[in-house]
Amino acid sequence: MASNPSRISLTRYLVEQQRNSAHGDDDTRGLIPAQLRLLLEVVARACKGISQAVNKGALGGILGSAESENVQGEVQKKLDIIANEVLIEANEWGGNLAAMASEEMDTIHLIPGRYPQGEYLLLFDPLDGSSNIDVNVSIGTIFSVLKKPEDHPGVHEGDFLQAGTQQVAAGYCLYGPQTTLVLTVGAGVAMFTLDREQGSFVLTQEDVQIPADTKEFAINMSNMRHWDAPVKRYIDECLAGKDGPRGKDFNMRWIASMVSDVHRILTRGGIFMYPWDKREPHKAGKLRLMYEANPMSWLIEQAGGASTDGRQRILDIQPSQLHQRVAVVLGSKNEVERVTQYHREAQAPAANA
Ligand code: P6P
Repeated sequence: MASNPSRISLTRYLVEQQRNSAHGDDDTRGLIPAQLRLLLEVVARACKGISQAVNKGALGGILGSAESENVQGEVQKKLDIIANEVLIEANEWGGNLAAMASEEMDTIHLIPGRYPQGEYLLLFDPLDGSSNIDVNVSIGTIFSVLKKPEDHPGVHEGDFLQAGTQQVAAGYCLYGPQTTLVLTVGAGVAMFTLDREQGSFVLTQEDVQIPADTKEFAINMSNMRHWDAPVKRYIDECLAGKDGPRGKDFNMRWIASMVSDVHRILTRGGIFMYPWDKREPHKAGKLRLMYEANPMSWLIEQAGGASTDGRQRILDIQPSQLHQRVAVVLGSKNEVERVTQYHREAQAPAANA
């Protein structure tokens, strides 16, 4: 069948990103090397495999718990482990990577000596939102790509501890009514929908833009009594609706799957919050910086949104541990800035002190 010129495949999109500099030869924003293009195509193929497994559900005998725990101390689902293995096996032989890191693995996974070593580091949450697997609610894979530092041979965990601004690619694959791959290489955000008949991802949206304002917030309200004052202030004002200080009514969504909530925000705006709370005060937050907050924050910023931990830009955070957690406030720029301002005001010394 003649290719439909309006149907741009992921491969063609990435080749065009690799070839064209949209802003003249001196601007390499979004220009990607062939090795990175090939890596992203492998990740996309792995996500297709995960999508097939997820779609089998009970028929695949792969629902339910794996009777094991991950480094986070969370009970692993069978599909968590399957998704992790799919990503490891797909990515270890291609020569694009020096190592991988996963929410499901305590330490980094080095590329076996029998395979060529590459210049990139791949980090992922293989199946985010896995508490939703058994109830047939959307889940997804989140991934982030860094360059391995070139100042020393070999690779160690410290090579992964780079701020989110150092990412060269980031994205997620959402396993919902459609299987949708969302990606940035630094030249905006593009969305690709899996054409199951062709078995390929087709470009369905590019230059995604998040509205600066919104009437929709996403937070787990059951934690309200544990929140810090600035978060409670913001949510109380949203709940007060048009009779309150915001002068408008708000809607709430909470899917308990970050990939799904972020996808909604990229699609129609909104604010997503998983703030620090008093339940485990020694933890900065619930979500992980390296393979959840950083890739999602870059996508959100590339789409014109903002992302902070309540006080600072998430992408500027210098990580100290591979699995460190962070508070997350991301989405429509003006709302994120309001929440961040409330945190600043709460920290400012009292005017008459
Ligand atoms: P809670 C899923 O486990 C996850 O890591 C994110 O995808 C999601 O936003 C959050 O945790 C849900 O947490 O406490 O509401 O179950």
